Amino acid sequence: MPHANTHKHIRIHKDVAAALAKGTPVVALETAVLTHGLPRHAVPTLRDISNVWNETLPAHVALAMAMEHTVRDGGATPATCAVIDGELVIGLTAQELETLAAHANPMKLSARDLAGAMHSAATGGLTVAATLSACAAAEIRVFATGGIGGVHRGWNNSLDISADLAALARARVITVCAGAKSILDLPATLEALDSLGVPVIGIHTQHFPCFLSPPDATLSLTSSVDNAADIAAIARTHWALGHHSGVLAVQACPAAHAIARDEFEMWYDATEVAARTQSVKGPDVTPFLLSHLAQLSGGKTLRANVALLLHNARTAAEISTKM
Ligand code: PSU
Ligand code: MN
Repeated sequence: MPHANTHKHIRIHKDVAAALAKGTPVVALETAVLTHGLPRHAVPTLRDISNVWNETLPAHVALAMAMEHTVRDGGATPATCAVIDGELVIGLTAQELETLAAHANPMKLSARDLAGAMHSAATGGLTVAATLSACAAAEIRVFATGGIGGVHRGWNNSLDISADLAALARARVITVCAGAKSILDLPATLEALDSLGVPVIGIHTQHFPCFLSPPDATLSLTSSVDNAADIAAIARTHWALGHHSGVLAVQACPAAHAIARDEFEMWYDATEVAARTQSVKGPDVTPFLLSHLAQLSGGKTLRANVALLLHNARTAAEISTKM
């Protein structure tokens, strides 16, 4: 089978390729959060969120740069993934990151969209599902995101189940996240992960984290560790057993920024009504809900989202150094 970097439309950054060849730590990062998850303007209230946050930059660029910075500080090489002019780039340069961030109308690319987008010279950000495809192509084993997609509320009326779940079931990658986005049906999402055979391991939590809100005490996990390094050991065992699925490592949003569940639900209800009134559908649902929530909450959901993203990048770097 030809290796990924021999495909004419796949390019691995030389630093990422060198790290992979030497077997030093690499952490993959997604870009749908940049193109479709965060505001494209500077957000001064995020000034104090982290010492690696550049407040003068638009929030989506500041986030991508802060994620990479955090991964490097943790001793790993970041590989931010996107499709630029039809090329699947694994490890964007600073210039490519700028190009993607400044693009007037970038696509939101899931796993199913990749080949078509590469064929038509498109540019877009990669969802969790598509980033897992990139990880598989380059044999990257650790990936950090915010909250994965999952089973949407009202799935019995409209079968909206994120392709992230199927992707987690077929790539040998550890995905570090704060559970699934709380805009979803979380019990159904956890059941789906169970059906797909994806181990869900809590780090410092016995319960499934609710993205921006504290973990849900009604959603127990069967496995939990209190040391990030243990995740690497569990994944090695999982793969030694011959399993081809990923491992989902979940940790709570940092407490200082987490949003009480009842407060979140209040904003969610209003957001859901707006989405229904405006007939938002398919891949547009998640970006619509996230931006509407940020508006309604006066930026509180955005702050929690950024805090947990950086927290996950830090943990992913730590895990990657133990692989
Ligand atoms: N996590 C965040 N913000 C985001 C996303 C995740 O904190 O914007 C993105 C991820 O790229 C994820 C996608 O894969 O939302 C899920 O979209 P959908 O529900 O349409 O599959
Ligand atoms: Mn969807």
